[in-house]
Amino acid sequence: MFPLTSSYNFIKRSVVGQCAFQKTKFFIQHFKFQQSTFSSTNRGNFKTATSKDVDFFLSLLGKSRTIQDVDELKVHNTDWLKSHQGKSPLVLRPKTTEEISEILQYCNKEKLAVCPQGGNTGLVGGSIPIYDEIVLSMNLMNEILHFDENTGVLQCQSGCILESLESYANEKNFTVPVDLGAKGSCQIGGNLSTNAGGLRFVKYGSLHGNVLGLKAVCANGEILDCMNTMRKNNTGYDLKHMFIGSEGTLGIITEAAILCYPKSSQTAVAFLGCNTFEQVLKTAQIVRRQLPELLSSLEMLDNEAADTLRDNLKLTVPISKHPFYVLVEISGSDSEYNEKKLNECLNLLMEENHISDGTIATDSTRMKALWSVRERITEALLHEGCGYKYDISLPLKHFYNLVKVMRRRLGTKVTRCVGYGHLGDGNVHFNATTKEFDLEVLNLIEPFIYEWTVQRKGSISAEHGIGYKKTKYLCLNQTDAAIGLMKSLKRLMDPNGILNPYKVLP
Ligand code: FAD
Ligand code: 2HG
Ligand code: ZN
Repeated sequence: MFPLTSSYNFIKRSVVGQCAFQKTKFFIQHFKFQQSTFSSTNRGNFKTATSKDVDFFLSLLGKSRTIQDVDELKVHNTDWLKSHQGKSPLVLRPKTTEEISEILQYCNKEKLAVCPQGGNTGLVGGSIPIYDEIVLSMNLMNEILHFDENTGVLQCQSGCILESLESYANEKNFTVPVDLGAKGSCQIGGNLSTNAGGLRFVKYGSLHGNVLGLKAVCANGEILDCMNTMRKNNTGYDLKHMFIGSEGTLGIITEAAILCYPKSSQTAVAFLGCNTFEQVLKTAQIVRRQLPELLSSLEMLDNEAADTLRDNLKLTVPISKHPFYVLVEISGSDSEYNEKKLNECLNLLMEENHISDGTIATDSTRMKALWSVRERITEALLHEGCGYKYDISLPLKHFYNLVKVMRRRLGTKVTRCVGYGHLGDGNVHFNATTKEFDLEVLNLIEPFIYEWTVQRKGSISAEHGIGYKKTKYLCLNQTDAAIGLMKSLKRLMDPNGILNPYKVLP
């Protein structure tokens, strides 16, 4: 039996790495711009903001919430990956739904384009202006409005940082149903607008299921109050879903009611080594079957991802070197039961030779250390220079073939080809890197990777969205009729096209 009372390495004790856990707020400064990885578009027929327009916003928000300072603007004009820099001359920082309503009413009348921005951690260029769109920053919309301890329904403004909501919910012995590596910076409004997946999807499912209601402001300034705190509410079309995952193109989400779940008191993380991807699949299958009521995360990374962590962040995996690593998190209320179930599962995996090394942690410091190996890969990749980032859903049998195929195709033209992701959800993150941007590499990857994915009935965007980067490939996953209807809805809800232009729709 493996004692679960503290961290414990089983099978073959190996060098435990320096898993220095770092707060999830990112301050990374040394990347090159890779403008050419973005699709090209022409500026829409929008007005350029004049001093009269600025005066209007100054009168509404005051000087401190109407940003024109060059250095501050730069932060809001640049995406997290440092892959694009917009030219917005103005960032507005409203505090209330009513202020947003006034802003949009004005912008719609004046035909001024607007780019909604949450924590600006998006990875597909959705959150930054492409030209000179006015940035509508949600940073100051960060109030928690209500928490119902009977139902776990948390109502808040959309600019609340995800990690703050989690801490708040934890104080009440609840947990928020979404978690991701960017939790220290991303906002719940950004999570909803991208329909973020993340690390708990395998347990709690999509935000479409966990958001009970929301408030949004439409392009013409009208406030659409779809707030609801009931679990069951079948009263006509469920309009909140129009705003979840539409990446700020149909309205600005200003408030939301999120269903939180009672927090499990006992959690354990197992970090396992596999020699083949077939073993990874078998491990996933057995873990799902053996721990159905306990499983809260099922993630994987390959050795190339581990090498990137080691080389760029000095973060090493806590077990001996393997081609693949699987991270399993279980959560429950009874540590003895957890221990028994996890031990049975790991014994079976070992007996059947699906895993050949592993470590378990139950204390929070070591669990965080194990988690940082998975969560910090994106950050580690940034140090490589130029990244080519793909967020693909695939049937599990094809999950890692994508990485193998791309590795063969790209050969020595790239520095790294890395595969990791949400094994439990069939969502692989394939990343390639070069020192400088290389158009030949990009052309070798796209459209090939998307066509390959679609031929296997996968999705070209599992969780990050379409943003600005993938608009021309939307047609690979959606029919002409579906895109036609999306465009009709966009015209109906935003006839002047002022909300996040150049994003989502081709
Ligand atoms: P932003 O990046 O600011 O905006 C994202 C989109 O939403 C933009 O189109 C923006 O216009 C729109 N938007 C933002 N706020 C609003 C609003 N209130 N109303 C209307 N539109 C709005 N994503 C995942 O799905 N799963 C992961 O596991 C994951 N891990 C990540 C790890 C790291 C290290 C990083 C950097 C990113 C990760 N992401 C992940 C991507 C990103 O964090 C998510 O997409 C997140 O949901 C974005 O939230 P945000 O507040 O930063 O939104
Ligand atoms: C993750 O799961 C994120 O870590 C980011 O979705 C993925 O950087 C990526 O490719
Ligand atoms: Zn992810």
